[in-house]
Amino acid sequence: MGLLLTKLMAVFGDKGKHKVVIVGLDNAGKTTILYQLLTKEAVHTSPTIGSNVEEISVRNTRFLVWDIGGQESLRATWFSYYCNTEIVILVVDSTDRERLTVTKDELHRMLAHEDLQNAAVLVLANKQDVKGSMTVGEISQFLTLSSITAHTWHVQACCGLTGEGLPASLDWMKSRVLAN
Ligand code: G3D
Repeated sequence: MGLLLTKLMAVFGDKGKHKVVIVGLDNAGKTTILYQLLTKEAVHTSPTIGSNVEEISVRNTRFLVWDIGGQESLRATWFSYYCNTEIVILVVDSTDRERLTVTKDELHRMLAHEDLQNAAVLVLANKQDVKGSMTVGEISQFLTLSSITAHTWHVQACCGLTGEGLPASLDWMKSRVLAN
């Protein structure tokens, strides 16, 4: 269903709405963050089109946010959501040092895809409330973000449980789409 909708929207477009995809490994906090964005920092203005897409509105700027499953079996389908994407949000579990290599590989593979050539990247270093979690600096270094020159990117510390860091993320997203 999600794939069909993506294809239809790629064909017919969705005027005035900026397409965003949320990616990240399973358990990173994607769904928690999307829920926070819907209920706290933005007005939820329309019913969901499918179980994995929500519309959020930030002071007259509207985003259609696709929450893509992060399990290994689903990662191979991520590319089918890329068409017309303006912003990719990569959610990182800052406590999960072991799987950061997998995240790094997925990030760089994703950015090489032709449908994302114009997309900006927002890396959310989630679970900052957990003691001993990796800092934004450590995550940036590990993901080699400074090597990304073909895309505008930004890394933001956040906590999906409290919403801390998410208003700043929305401000950055808004500034990106308005800059285009
Ligand atoms: P996913 O959609 O990326 O798979 P979820 O991830 O949003 O389902 O979150 C996975 C687990 O991480 C959830 O815990 C959720 O409550 C927790 N989580 C999300 N964000 C944070 C955060 O900022 N801090 C902490 N401490 N936990 C967070 P459960 O126990 O429900 O599996």
